[in-house]
Amino acid sequence: MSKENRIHSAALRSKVMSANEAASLIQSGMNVGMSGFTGAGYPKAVPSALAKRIMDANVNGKRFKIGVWTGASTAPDLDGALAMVDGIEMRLPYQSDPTCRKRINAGEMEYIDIHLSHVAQFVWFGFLGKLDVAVVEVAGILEDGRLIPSSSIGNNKTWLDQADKVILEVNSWQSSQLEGMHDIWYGTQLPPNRQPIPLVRSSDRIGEPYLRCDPDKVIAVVQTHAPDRNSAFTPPDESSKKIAGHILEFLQYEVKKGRLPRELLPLQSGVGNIANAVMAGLNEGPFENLTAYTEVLQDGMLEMLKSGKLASASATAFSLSNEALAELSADLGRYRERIILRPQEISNHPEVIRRLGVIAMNGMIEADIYGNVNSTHVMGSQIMNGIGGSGDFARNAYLSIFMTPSQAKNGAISCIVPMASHVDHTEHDVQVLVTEQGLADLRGLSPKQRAKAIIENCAHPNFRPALSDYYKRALQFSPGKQTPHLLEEVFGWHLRALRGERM
Ligand code: 0RQ
Repeated sequence: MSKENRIHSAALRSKVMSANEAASLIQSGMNVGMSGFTGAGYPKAVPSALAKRIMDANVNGKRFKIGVWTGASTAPDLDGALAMVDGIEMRLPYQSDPTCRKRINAGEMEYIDIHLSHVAQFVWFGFLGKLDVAVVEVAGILEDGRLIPSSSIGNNKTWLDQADKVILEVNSWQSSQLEGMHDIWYGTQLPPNRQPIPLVRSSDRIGEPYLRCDPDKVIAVVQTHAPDRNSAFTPPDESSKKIAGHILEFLQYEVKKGRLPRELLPLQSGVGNIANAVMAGLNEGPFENLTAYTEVLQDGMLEMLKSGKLASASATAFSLSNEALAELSADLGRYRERIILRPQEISNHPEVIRRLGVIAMNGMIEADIYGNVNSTHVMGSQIMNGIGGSGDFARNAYLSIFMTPSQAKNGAISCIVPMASHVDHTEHDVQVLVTEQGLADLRGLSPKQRAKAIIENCAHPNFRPALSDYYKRALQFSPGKQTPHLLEEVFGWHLRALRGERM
């Protein structure tokens, strides 16, 4: 399809301009809501043009910074380009960009790490201040001005509704066959008038396939033809395969015990090597007719849709390798029947996650011996990415599983520690911990019982003696015996790891 016939509204076609012209409409100090989620559906041209404008302002000694709000992580040509020129004053709600991370950890950029389901409602509540401009990628514009969403939805509905002004990027690289895959629910109300979300099966469609946008708010339409940031697929390593094996065995046991149906319950899985390994394991495993109610649809789930093991998948974004994208594009018409992309406030909604009984599987940086999980901060102070959707799912899931290799940095650091250096998911939201060493089922266990299970089943043998020794002494000398701790020692553990000393 040529670039021109993606814009069927005459009114909006009259607003077509270059990315540089569109970027010149954004002023320093503005809050800008950009589309984009895990490298899918982010604007490809305006952010780079804006970065250049910021660089020119810097050269002339002028301070030019904006607030950047997104769905989740984006790409080097959005986060990277703007962070490189020090153009971001405040970033929210999630990032995974190396340049952003460096600036945040150097104290040069403010960052608010927010549960992804909270973002839209916080904007509607007015908690985050005014949204000045939305820059949203779409796959096309209908004659009546409605928008065909792109490869992610994220917070686009809210950005389009809440921003004073809208810049649209119409990306002809995105398949026109995406049309019809999305489900945008316009029933959201503010308290005290909220109504139940009418979604009772993960495959339910409750809304409409298009985004609405007041054409009078649109100040620019930019045409692009550029790919998403598709990440290379790395085949599961040995550790990930072992973690996947433990999870599969556990799920089979739960079915046998009658605590899970044979087709399990809707799956949520984080992104990355372990998540792909779990999906690969499920693809070869005994379960049939599975469903997914998740945030991101990655290679592993696409494989399962292809094999038929996965009947349907609901998410807010794709995060695919180039190979998986080619597979999807070749047969999009067929996949479209079984894939639904929703706004992230719905894909991650606590009410829906609780109702559906989702099985949540997320990565972590470290867990402590009582089951508190740190997903975000290395050594308690340096941000890695952010909490993303892990909290939305973990707190409300039927089963909340966290997984990690037992050691990091070539065995220098234990991912099981006496006391987590930062806590994103408290012991109350964590039911199962898994490393390549084994699985600790924490359901129905007291803190002291949990400590034993976690040390014995999840810690690496190199660190197990030090953790057992800590626990035994804590039990003896801690002033309280409910969750025994030796506070003067817990920081020493992290400091020794920081200095690279063996435990
Ligand atoms: O660092 O890249 O410098 O080597 O952390 O670790 O083992 O590659 O694992 O990619 O699965 O990421 C928690 C960050 C795990 C991720 C986290 C270092 C390690 C490496 C990455 P290097 P791995 P993963 C839905 C769910 C929050 C968001 C979320 C995450 C780097 O899963 O961001 O769950 N989760 N979203 O070396 C020091 C430790 C460490 C450590 C790991 N104990 N100490 N460094 N690392 N453990 C999806 C979305 O919301 C979009």
